[in-house]
Amino acid sequence: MSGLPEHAVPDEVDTDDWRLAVRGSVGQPRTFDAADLADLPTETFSADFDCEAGWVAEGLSWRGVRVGDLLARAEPSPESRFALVHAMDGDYACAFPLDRLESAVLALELDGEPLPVAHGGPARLVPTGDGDCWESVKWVDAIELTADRPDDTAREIALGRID
Ligand SMILES: Nc1nc2c(c(=O)[nH]1)N[C@H]1C(S)=C(S)[C@@H](COP(=O)(O)O)O[C@H]1N2
Ligand SMILES: [Mo]
Repeated sequence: MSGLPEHAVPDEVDTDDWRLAVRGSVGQPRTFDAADLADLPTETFSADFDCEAGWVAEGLSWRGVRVGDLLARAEPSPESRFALVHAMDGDYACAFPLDRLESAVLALELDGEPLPVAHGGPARLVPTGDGDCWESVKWVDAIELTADRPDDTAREIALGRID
């Protein structure tokens, strides 16, 4: 298996009719379902994952679509500079500078299998390069583009779980 610890899946996470919305400061708001994403080009890469709480999962193989490809289809407005990535577990959301988010991958597979719900399936954000564990947003259901840096919750929620 992946080596990622399995955390509990919150009750709000219901993946039956999963869709991803791209909205906010865009010319053409879009929603993608799993079949739409399956038609897009994918990338595969390996990375270690380490959590601030002190554990590491080595050599994970992710496969998914480049977030920049998805966002382009929604025609980002010239003033958009940031994005808030929303998840299905309540208020969990993480802010990114848009250029950094564009280079991230929205992972749909882990180690050659459809991404399990236990690890954020159907879709989990996997930022490339260095980043914090809470930026790997599980159960992504919306990406909201903004002109100014939005307030987010992910860091506080994640750090609040560490004693
Ligand atoms: N939606 C959402 N994504 C999340 C979190 C969360 O609570 N909700 N926790 C983050 C943190 S702090 C870690 S370490 C990883 C844990 O991933 P895992 O459950 O697959 O081990 O998910 C990240 N993504
Ligand atoms: Mo974490």
